[in-house]
Amino acid sequence: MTIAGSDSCSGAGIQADLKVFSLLGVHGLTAVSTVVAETPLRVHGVYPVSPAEVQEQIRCLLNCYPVTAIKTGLLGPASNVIAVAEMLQGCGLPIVVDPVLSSSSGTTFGNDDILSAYREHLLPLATVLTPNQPEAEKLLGLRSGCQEPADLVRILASELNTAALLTGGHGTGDQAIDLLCLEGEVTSFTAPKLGLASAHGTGCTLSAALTAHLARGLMLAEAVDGAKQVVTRAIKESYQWETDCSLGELRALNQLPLEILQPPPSK
Ligand code: PXL
Repeated sequence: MTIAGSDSCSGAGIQADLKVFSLLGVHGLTAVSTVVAETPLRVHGVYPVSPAEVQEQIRCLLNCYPVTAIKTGLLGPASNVIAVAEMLQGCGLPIVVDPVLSSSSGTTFGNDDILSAYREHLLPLATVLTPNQPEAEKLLGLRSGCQEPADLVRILASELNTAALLTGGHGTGDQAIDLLCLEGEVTSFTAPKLGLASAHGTGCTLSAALTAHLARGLMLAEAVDGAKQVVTRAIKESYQWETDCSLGELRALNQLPLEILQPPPSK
């Protein structure tokens, strides 16, 4: 099950999660937390679903389906983070928390109270967190760049008493290095950067693939390894498209991971 936002252009959010779930052969269930009107370069509007509505979606799914793993993505305001935590308390399932705080195009979702809601309510329930560097720093209240990635992931995991996967795909360098801290040990997972760094939805793709692998019973380190391969493949196979995005600009973008399952029609 994914509890996340709807990305109208389908590169990220619930839509990306479902595509990854299908690719990995698991049936995806969804609880929509926020509706985002979005094109890859721009968030046009953010419309949260109410906490009660989010809870009702989760409740009926947990009651009716043999759910085997859960991920959370963009949740919306702090009240939604708390509402989701209330529903997941005691569920006994692997929970992957992708603490989405902003869009790839730079729009910040939510206020500072979202950070305390995450810290106090949802992060304590997580099996593994999958923040990028800015998200990890914000969750810890640290200045940007003040810790090396390996120290950052160690601090995050020990302060929150959970496993943490710090994603590094947006950093500089020619390798995308993700660092997993599990029981105090840091392991790195490396893949070549494919020169398509503008890819939208890589974080959602990674956390969805990790959730699907955990749902199928893989151990965390194996699940991370498999999830990273899915992201690499998604970027490789992504469709480079050109559009005016209704702004009169001609841009080349790549959209994830639609093209894994639906190759674009040839012109
Ligand atoms: O990639 C972050 C993200 C996550 N979830 C939703 C989004 C976005 C991004 O822009 O719209 C729903």
